[in-house]
Amino acid sequence: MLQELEIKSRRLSVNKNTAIIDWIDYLDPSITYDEFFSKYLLENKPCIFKSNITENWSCRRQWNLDGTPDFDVLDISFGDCMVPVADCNKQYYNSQSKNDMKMRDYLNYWMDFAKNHYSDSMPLLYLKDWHCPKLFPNAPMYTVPEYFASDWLNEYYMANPHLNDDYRFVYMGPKGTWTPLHADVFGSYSWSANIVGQKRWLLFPPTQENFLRDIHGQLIYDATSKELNNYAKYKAYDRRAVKYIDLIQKEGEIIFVPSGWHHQVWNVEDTISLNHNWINGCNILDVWRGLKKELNSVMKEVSDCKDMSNWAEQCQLILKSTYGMDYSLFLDFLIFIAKQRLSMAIDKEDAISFNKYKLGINHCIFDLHAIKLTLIDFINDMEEKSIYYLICEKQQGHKLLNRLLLFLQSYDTKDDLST
Ligand SMILES: O=C(O)CCC(=O)C(=O)O
Ligand SMILES: [Fe+2]
Repeated sequence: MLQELEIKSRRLSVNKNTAIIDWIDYLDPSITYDEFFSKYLLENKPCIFKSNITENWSCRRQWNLDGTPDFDVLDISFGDCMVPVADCNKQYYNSQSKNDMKMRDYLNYWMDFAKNHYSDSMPLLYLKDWHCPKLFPNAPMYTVPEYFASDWLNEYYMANPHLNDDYRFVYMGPKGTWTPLHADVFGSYSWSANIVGQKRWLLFPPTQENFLRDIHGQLIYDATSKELNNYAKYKAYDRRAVKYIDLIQKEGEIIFVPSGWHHQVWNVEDTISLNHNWINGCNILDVWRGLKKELNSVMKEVSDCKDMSNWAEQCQLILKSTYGMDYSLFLDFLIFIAKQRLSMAIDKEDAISFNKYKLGINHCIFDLHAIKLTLIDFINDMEEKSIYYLICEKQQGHKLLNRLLLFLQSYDTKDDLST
């Protein structure tokens, strides 16, 4: 039996609240989907769900042995798998240097490190960004809570297995492992659940990261570094003015990290967590603006080669390799979600997410409105940059926009008649 996700309002309000939030709400899973949608997703506000939200997850029973990782179970389930491992003591640009390793070797390192009382003389290795749910689709681990189920990014990748990607991850690492300051990929939301252990999070509301940039605009790698006091380099830093949230996330709790919030994270104990990055109708416009901004800076960066005949294509290639997304992928993504929603509204096909949820009609219309607004600006931008026909060889942009306008117009008329 599918559970319906429904909201009250069908329209996206374009003017977001810009007040700076420096506190976090603790939520009980009795909060309704609609309330979470309007108070946290639309307002782009962080929150923590209390631990009862994950109490029935099978990975909490299987991977957790009295509050510590069950190394035997992890070895039996995943020992032969190759996993991505970051070295927390080696900076690589503004991230950490990463290598693949056999899970069994990683678990042996971890047990050894713990036995040696987490000695500074040993490396500090963190298994992160591991696509475990994609690699083990039949292993029962967790069910995505309804609040995070309007997830276009994973809906797109799970329905297109040939793309062989997704944004569902497992992280695990010993006490002391950490993730440097960053905002999430594409300006997406993330949610992160602690299966074992505790994390410390520093969360910076959008704009506050500007206090943490050096004179060249480069973001500091470690937001707790003393380097920030070097005034010649960090002129914008003002210890008293910068607003942030410093919190401990306990075992079983899930944190919701909004779009564009920079954060830095430490495992304060041996910790295992599960996380998704996600995009939906509430943040798609921000995601689009992020992509546009990135292309603008690529174009500026390589403006000296503007006379090359395939300059625009080269800019897209650079965008794809540095940002992970280019305009064609973004268009394909929008078209996919729009088609799913149109077939739901017109042909009454259920729009299903994570095999458990289906969208209500207001939600479906809300999604289509958000795509319409995004597509209008996207097409304008492609036309301004004279790349519309490069990206939309078959006029896909205008064709979709016309379908959306026609469909939504009929809905808006129905709304007017019923009021
Ligand atoms: O847990 C971590 O180390 C990082 C998690 C993170 O950055 C996220 O969930 O967005
Ligand atoms: Fe993150």
